Amino acid sequence: MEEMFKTLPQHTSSWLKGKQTLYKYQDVWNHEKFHAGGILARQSFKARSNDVFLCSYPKSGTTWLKALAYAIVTRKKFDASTSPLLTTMPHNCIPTLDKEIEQIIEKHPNTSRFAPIATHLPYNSLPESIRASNCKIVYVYRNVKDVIVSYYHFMREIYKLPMEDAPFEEAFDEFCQGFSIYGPYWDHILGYSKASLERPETTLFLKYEDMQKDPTSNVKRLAEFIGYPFTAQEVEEGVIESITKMCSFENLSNLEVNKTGLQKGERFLVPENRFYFRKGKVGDWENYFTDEMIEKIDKLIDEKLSSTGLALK
Ligand code: PAP
Repeated sequence: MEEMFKTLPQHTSSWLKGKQTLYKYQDVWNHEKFHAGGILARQSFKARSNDVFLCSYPKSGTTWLKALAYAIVTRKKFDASTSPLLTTMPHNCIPTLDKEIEQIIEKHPNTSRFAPIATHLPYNSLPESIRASNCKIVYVYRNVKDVIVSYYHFMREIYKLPMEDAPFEEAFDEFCQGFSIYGPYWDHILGYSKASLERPETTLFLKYEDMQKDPTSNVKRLAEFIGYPFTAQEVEEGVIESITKMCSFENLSNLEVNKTGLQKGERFLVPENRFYFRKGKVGDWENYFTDEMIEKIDKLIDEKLSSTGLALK
């Protein structure tokens, strides 16, 4: 596989001071290790009809969605005082297909998978068995400006670059050219958006900003969709609110494991858990974008994604 990567188009990010090189494989930019995980997943992963996939473009609400889905499917076993989420980072509660493919296959060769599986793979890069089956897909998306800011800080932290050494303007320009992991962002959104038209009954789109505005009804929708609806009694007892509170940014970001732990599952980068919990706010982009940047990204999103009808600006 190493030889194959040498033949692919490459891009080394100038704003990350040359520390990151992305490769373009089948129209997707990514680290070679993540491409390799995707290739292995396509070769070896067999989806089952009752599998649930949590899909997202990076920095769009993946960690939050994982926590909520995990809390929903394990709520009969654990409550808000005993949940593994109190001591385990959400990324380690729900596996990621293209990063942990070996463990997923090894752990669940024939037995049923009890919890959802997450992935950042674009729709067209998913294993054929997922696309050909009736597996449920939950896609969380977020407005592009906050995604860019979140991505900027995450990558900068991973490569240990202070803000003064990692110019935001350059990061923004590269993102707009499509150079970002699992990028371009717009192709990712477009792929899942098209798929949702083809398989509407098995795809649920959740919007990060809506989840912030109205967590209760979004958690309810999520639970119903993945086959774990809340009973009337649970609703009355406040189980939805209790899950929402446990999975809130305020709660998760203040847990010791998420303040001090390290991601072990990563194939090569070792992000600290706290990198996944930065601000958790809607609209932080206003602190970074100039008028010129706003104009440029809005135009790009209009051009590329207006057909989706999704509010992404
Ligand atoms: P990933 O794709 O690398 O897993 P992802 O979880 O999708 O990252 O995105 C991280 C963003 O979600 C961060 O946004 P920020 O940089 O703008 O702050 C992070 O703070 C936010 N986030 C993480 N957990 C939660 C949560 N429980 N509620 C709301 N936002 C959250």
